[in-house]
Amino acid sequence: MSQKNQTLGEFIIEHQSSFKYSSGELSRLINSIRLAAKVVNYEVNKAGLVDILGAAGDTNIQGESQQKLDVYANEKFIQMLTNRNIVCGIASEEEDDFIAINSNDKNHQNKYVVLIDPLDGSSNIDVNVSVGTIFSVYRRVTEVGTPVTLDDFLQKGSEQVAAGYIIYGTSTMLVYTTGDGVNGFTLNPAIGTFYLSHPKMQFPKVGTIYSVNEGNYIHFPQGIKDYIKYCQMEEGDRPYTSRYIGSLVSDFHRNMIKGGIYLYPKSSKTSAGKLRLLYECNPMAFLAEEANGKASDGAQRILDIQPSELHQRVPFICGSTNMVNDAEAFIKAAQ
Ligand code: P6P
Repeated sequence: MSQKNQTLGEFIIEHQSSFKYSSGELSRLINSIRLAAKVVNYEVNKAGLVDILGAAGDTNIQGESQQKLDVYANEKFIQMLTNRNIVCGIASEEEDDFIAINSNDKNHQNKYVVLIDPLDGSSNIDVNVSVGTIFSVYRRVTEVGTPVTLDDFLQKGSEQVAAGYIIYGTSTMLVYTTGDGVNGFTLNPAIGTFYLSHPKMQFPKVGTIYSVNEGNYIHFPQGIKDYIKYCQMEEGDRPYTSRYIGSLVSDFHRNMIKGGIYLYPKSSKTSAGKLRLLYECNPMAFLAEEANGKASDGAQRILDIQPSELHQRVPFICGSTNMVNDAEAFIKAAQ
């Protein structure tokens, strides 16, 4: 039974035995993410005070200018995961290729790979709007003790053993699942401890918030346009309220608490949408389903998509089940 005010460390220990692979490694992995979250949180919260804002001058594989905090967060999460000797491979939005850890050490018995978006929503950093870190964890599929291969990362989202995010907002929270529900932990910055503040998080079945960048409206497929007009019509509990923060973690977190739907569909500008399957859509989809919600690309379950590339993008519709079902119905009707 989850007890409010339980610390994250106590929660991990209490629930370790319920995790089917409970060898303690996954617990140590979550603990290393916890430490990285506190380190990154410290920098994010003082970003306005030090010369750490602005582009680092480089661009990532996505062709997006890297903010210095992007680079910092990427380095910290990779460092924490590597130093604790827990994982055998890491993939990151900020790294062109995956990173093999201790690939020449045959005694290396680690069996987990982690995929991260180290600082999602980074375009919001300079305007002091919430940003987040997203992580996804799999067991490797290749032989333990051998170097990881791309196959270890290109697994369907349904194979994830853990996923979660850190939201650096008005308060800093770590929200994650290991397949037994979603639990949220809030950081007490005075003592640097995460406390269980949101046990067993669940999407309300029906929400009244829709979250989409309507600046792209004219580029959307007809079904998406029809659904947005449906959200805006006066009928029943509509019109819905439109909320779009421009930070997936923030929009997702609000919708999971209040009920709602987030859409980043394909468009004439982006034929596969914008969000990355492996380290944005899959972890958020795992969380959504564990929280009684739904996540699809408009036609198929996100967690059933067989990845083909490390940084591939997919259309993403996620949130309260009834709302995602409505959106899918409009897409189907327009075909
Ligand atoms: P747009 C941030 O870059 C991100 O990946 C998500 O966090 C966010 O929801 C989306 O892109 C915002 O994209 O095109 O609406 O600015």
